Amino acid sequence: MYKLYWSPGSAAMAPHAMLEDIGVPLELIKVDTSKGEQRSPAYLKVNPHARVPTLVYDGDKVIYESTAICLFLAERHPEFGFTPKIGSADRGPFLQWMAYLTNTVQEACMHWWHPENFIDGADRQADLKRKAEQNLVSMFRFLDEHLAQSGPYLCGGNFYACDYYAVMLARWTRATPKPAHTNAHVNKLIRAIVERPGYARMLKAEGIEQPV
Ligand SMILES: N[C@@H](CCC(=O)N[C@@H](CS)C(=O)NCC(=O)O)C(=O)O
Repeated sequence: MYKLYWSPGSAAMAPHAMLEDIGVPLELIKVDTSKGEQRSPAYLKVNPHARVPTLVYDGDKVIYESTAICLFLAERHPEFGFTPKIGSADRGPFLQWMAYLTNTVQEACMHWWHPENFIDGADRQADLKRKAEQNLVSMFRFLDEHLAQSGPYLCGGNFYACDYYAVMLARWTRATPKPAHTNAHVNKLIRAIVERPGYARMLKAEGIEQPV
Protein backbone atom coordinates (compact mmCIF):
# COMPACT_ATOMS: atom_id res chain seq x y z
CA MET A 1 0.00 0.00 0.00
CA TYR A 2 1.38 3.39 -1.02
CA LYS A 3 0.16 6.93 -0.44
CA LEU A 4 1.17 9.55 -2.97
CA TYR A 5 0.77 13.24 -2.24
CA TRP A 6 0.37 14.92 -5.61
CA SER A 7 -1.02 17.87 -7.52
CA PRO A 8 -2.14 17.78 -11.16
CA GLY A 9 0.64 18.00 -13.76
CA SER A 10 3.36 18.37 -11.11
CA ALA A 11 6.59 16.46 -10.46
CA ALA A 12 4.31 13.72 -9.13
CA MET A 13 3.44 12.69 -12.72
CA ALA A 14 6.35 10.26 -13.28
CA PRO A 15 6.10 8.38 -9.96
CA HIS A 16 2.31 8.42 -10.26
CA ALA A 17 2.51 6.77 -13.70
CA MET A 18 4.84 4.10 -12.29
CA LEU A 19 2.47 3.43 -9.39
CA GLU A 20 -0.39 3.03 -11.87
CA ASP A 21 1.67 0.47 -13.79
CA ILE A 22 2.68 -1.36 -10.62
CA GLY A 23 -1.00 -1.61 -9.72
CA VAL A 24 -0.64 -2.07 -5.96
CA PRO A 25 -3.21 -0.38 -3.69
CA LEU A 26 -2.63 3.34 -3.94
CA GLU A 27 -4.12 6.22 -1.99
CA LEU A 28 -3.84 9.48 -3.90
CA ILE A 29 -3.85 12.52 -1.64
CA LYS A 30 -4.31 15.71 -3.62
CA VAL A 31 -2.43 18.76 -2.39
CA ASP A 32 -3.95 21.92 -3.84
CA THR A 33 -0.80 23.96 -4.40
CA SER A 34 -2.87 26.86 -5.82
CA LYS A 35 -4.42 27.20 -2.35
CA GLY A 36 -1.08 26.79 -0.58
CA GLU A 37 -1.98 23.41 0.94
CA GLN A 38 1.67 22.35 0.53
CA ARG A 39 2.48 24.80 3.33
CA SER A 40 -0.13 23.45 5.77
CA PRO A 41 1.34 22.22 9.08
CA ALA A 42 0.05 18.69 8.36
CA TYR A 43 1.80 18.51 4.96
CA LEU A 44 5.02 20.09 6.24
CA LYS A 45 5.28 17.12 8.61
CA VAL A 46 5.66 14.74 5.65
CA ASN A 47 7.56 17.14 3.37
CA PRO A 48 9.34 20.01 5.13
CA HIS A 49 10.17 21.55 1.72
CA ALA A 50 6.47 22.13 0.94
CA ARG A 51 6.70 20.43 -2.45
CA VAL A 52 4.94 17.57 -4.18
CA PRO A 53 5.36 14.65 -4.66
CA THR A 54 5.79 12.78 -1.39
CA LEU A 55 5.49 9.00 -1.10
CA VAL A 56 4.44 7.18 2.07
CA TYR A 57 5.18 3.43 2.17
CA ASP A 58 5.28 0.58 4.70
CA GLY A 59 2.82 2.45 6.90
CA ASP A 60 4.86 5.41 8.09
CA LYS A 61 7.99 5.65 5.95
CA VAL A 62 8.29 8.77 3.84
CA ILE A 63 10.41 9.94 0.90
CA TYR A 64 10.20 12.98 -1.33
CA GLU A 65 11.98 14.13 -4.52
CA SER A 66 10.45 12.80 -7.68
CA THR A 67 13.62 11.14 -9.00
CA ALA A 68 14.28 9.38 -5.70
CA ILE A 69 10.71 8.07 -5.65
CA CYS A 70 11.04 6.79 -9.24
CA LEU A 71 14.31 4.99 -8.46
CA PHE A 72 12.94 3.57 -5.22
CA LEU A 73 9.77 2.24 -6.88
CA ALA A 74 11.85 0.78 -9.72
CA GLU A 75 14.03 -1.10 -7.23
CA ARG A 76 11.08 -2.31 -5.16
CA HIS A 77 9.25 -3.64 -8.21
CA PRO A 78 12.01 -4.98 -10.47
CA GLU A 79 9.57 -7.14 -12.42
CA PHE A 80 8.35 -4.01 -14.23
CA GLY A 81 11.81 -3.27 -15.71
CA PHE A 82 11.72 0.44 -14.88
CA THR A 83 15.52 0.45 -14.49
CA PRO A 84 18.21 -1.55 -16.24
CA LYS A 85 19.87 -4.15 -14.03
CA ILE A 86 22.87 -2.97 -12.00
CA GLY A 87 26.01 -3.37 -14.12
CA SER A 88 24.13 -3.87 -17.38
CA ALA A 89 25.04 -1.88 -20.50
CA ASP A 90 21.92 0.31 -20.28
CA ARG A 91 22.58 1.21 -16.64
CA GLY A 92 25.10 4.00 -17.32
CA PRO A 93 22.95 5.85 -19.87
CA PHE A 94 19.89 5.35 -17.65
CA LEU A 95 21.62 7.02 -14.68
CA GLN A 96 22.96 9.75 -16.97
CA TRP A 97 19.48 10.58 -18.30
CA MET A 98 17.86 10.55 -14.88
CA ALA A 99 20.53 12.95 -13.59
CA TYR A 100 20.41 15.16 -16.69
CA LEU A 101 16.64 15.40 -16.60
CA THR A 102 16.36 16.19 -12.93
CA ASN A 103 19.43 18.45 -12.55
CA THR A 104 19.35 20.30 -15.81
CA VAL A 105 16.05 20.11 -17.72
CA GLN A 106 13.85 20.23 -14.60
CA GLU A 107 15.89 23.15 -13.27
CA ALA A 108 15.32 25.12 -16.49
CA CYS A 109 11.60 24.33 -16.25
CA MET A 110 11.62 25.66 -12.69
CA HIS A 111 13.36 28.86 -13.86
CA TRP A 112 10.61 29.29 -16.46
CA TRP A 113 7.62 28.56 -14.22
CA HIS A 114 8.90 30.15 -11.02
CA PRO A 115 11.62 32.75 -11.72
CA GLU A 116 10.52 34.47 -8.48
CA ASN A 117 12.01 31.54 -6.54
CA PHE A 118 15.45 32.33 -7.97
CA ILE A 119 15.78 36.11 -8.35
CA ASP A 120 14.14 39.33 -7.14
CA GLY A 121 12.73 42.04 -9.39
CA ALA A 122 10.28 41.79 -12.28
CA ASP A 123 12.84 42.72 -14.98
CA ARG A 124 15.41 40.23 -13.78
CA GLN A 125 12.74 37.53 -13.50
CA ALA A 126 11.70 38.24 -17.11
CA ASP A 127 15.36 37.90 -18.16
CA LEU A 128 15.69 34.60 -16.33
CA LYS A 129 12.50 33.32 -17.93
CA ARG A 130 13.76 34.27 -21.39
CA LYS A 131 17.06 32.52 -20.73
CA ALA A 132 15.23 29.42 -19.45
CA GLU A 133 13.14 29.41 -22.63
CA GLN A 134 16.31 29.42 -24.77
CA ASN A 135 17.88 26.71 -22.62
CA LEU A 136 14.80 24.51 -22.89
CA VAL A 137 14.80 24.87 -26.68
CA SER A 138 18.47 23.75 -26.80
CA MET A 139 17.94 20.92 -24.33
CA PHE A 140 14.98 19.41 -26.13
CA ARG A 141 16.72 19.89 -29.51
CA PHE A 142 19.66 17.96 -28.05
CA LEU A 143 17.32 15.23 -26.77
CA ASP A 144 15.59 15.16 -30.15
CA GLU A 145 18.90 14.63 -31.96
CA HIS A 146 19.83 11.92 -29.48
CA LEU A 147 16.48 10.15 -30.01
CA ALA A 148 16.86 10.48 -33.82
CA GLN A 149 20.18 8.65 -33.65
CA SER A 150 19.66 6.27 -30.76
CA GLY A 151 15.92 6.10 -29.99
CA PRO A 152 13.12 5.41 -29.89
CA TYR A 153 13.61 5.54 -26.08
CA LEU A 154 16.31 7.50 -24.27
CA CYS A 155 18.35 4.34 -23.69
CA GLY A 156 17.67 2.96 -27.17
CA GLY A 157 15.32 0.06 -27.68
CA ASN A 158 14.19 -0.34 -24.07
CA PHE A 159 11.71 1.75 -22.11
CA TYR A 160 12.75 2.83 -18.60
CA ALA A 161 11.55 5.27 -15.94
CA CYS A 162 13.71 8.03 -17.50
CA ASP A 163 11.29 8.05 -20.45
CA TYR A 164 8.36 8.80 -18.12
CA TYR A 165 10.45 11.55 -16.56
CA ALA A 166 11.37 13.08 -19.94
CA VAL A 167 7.75 13.08 -21.12
CA MET A 168 6.61 14.66 -17.83
CA LEU A 169 9.14 17.48 -18.37
CA ALA A 170 8.15 17.78 -22.04
CA ARG A 171 4.62 18.58 -20.84
CA TRP A 172 5.99 21.32 -18.61
CA THR A 173 7.16 23.21 -21.72
CA ARG A 174 3.65 23.32 -23.21
CA ALA A 175 3.23 27.06 -22.56
CA THR A 176 6.66 28.07 -23.91
CA PRO A 177 7.02 29.48 -27.47
CA LYS A 178 8.61 26.22 -28.73
CA PRO A 179 7.16 23.36 -26.71
CA ALA A 180 9.14 20.13 -26.55
CA HIS A 181 6.51 18.14 -28.46
CA THR A 182 7.20 20.21 -31.61
CA ASN A 183 10.48 18.24 -31.98
CA ALA A 184 9.74 15.23 -34.21
CA HIS A 185 11.58 12.55 -32.25
CA VAL A 186 10.57 13.86 -28.83
CA ASN A 187 7.04 13.84 -30.20
CA LYS A 188 7.44 10.19 -31.22
CA LEU A 189 8.62 9.35 -27.69
CA ILE A 190 5.64 11.21 -26.18
CA ARG A 191 3.23 9.31 -28.43
CA ALA A 192 4.76 5.98 -27.36
CA ILE A 193 4.60 6.91 -23.67
CA VAL A 194 1.00 8.18 -23.61
CA GLU A 195 -0.03 4.76 -24.97
CA ARG A 196 1.48 3.02 -21.97
CA PRO A 197 -1.21 1.95 -19.48
CA GLY A 198 0.37 3.53 -16.39
CA TYR A 199 1.01 6.89 -18.02
CA ALA A 200 -2.45 6.92 -19.62
CA ARG A 201 -4.11 6.10 -16.27
CA MET A 202 -2.05 8.81 -14.54
CA LEU A 203 -3.17 11.46 -17.08
CA LYS A 204 -6.80 10.41 -16.56
CA ALA A 205 -6.55 10.35 -12.75
CA GLU A 206 -4.88 13.77 -12.72
CA GLY A 207 -7.46 15.17 -15.18
CA ILE A 208 -4.77 16.48 -17.53
CA GLU A 209 -3.78 16.05 -21.18
CA GLN A 210 -0.39 15.62 -22.81
CA PRO A 211 0.07 17.82 -25.89
CA VAL A 212 1.40 15.88 -28.91
N1 LIG B 1 12.89 18.59 -6.86
C1 LIG B 1 11.52 18.36 -6.48
C2 LIG B 1 10.69 19.52 -6.99
C3 LIG B 1 9.26 19.39 -6.57
C4 LIG B 1 8.48 20.65 -6.92
O1 LIG B 1 9.05 21.73 -7.11
N2 LIG B 1 7.16 20.50 -6.98
C5 LIG B 1 6.33 21.62 -7.29
C6 LIG B 1 5.22 21.21 -8.25
S1 LIG B 1 5.93 20.67 -9.76
C7 LIG B 1 5.68 22.14 -6.01
O2 LIG B 1 5.38 21.37 -5.13
N3 LIG B 1 5.47 23.44 -5.94
C8 LIG B 1 4.82 24.05 -4.82
C9 LIG B 1 5.51 25.30 -4.39
O3 LIG B 1 6.55 25.64 -4.98
O4 LIG B 1 5.02 25.95 -3.48
C10 LIG B 1 11.04 17.04 -7.08
O5 LIG B 1 11.45 16.69 -8.18
O6 LIG B 1 10.25 16.35 -6.40
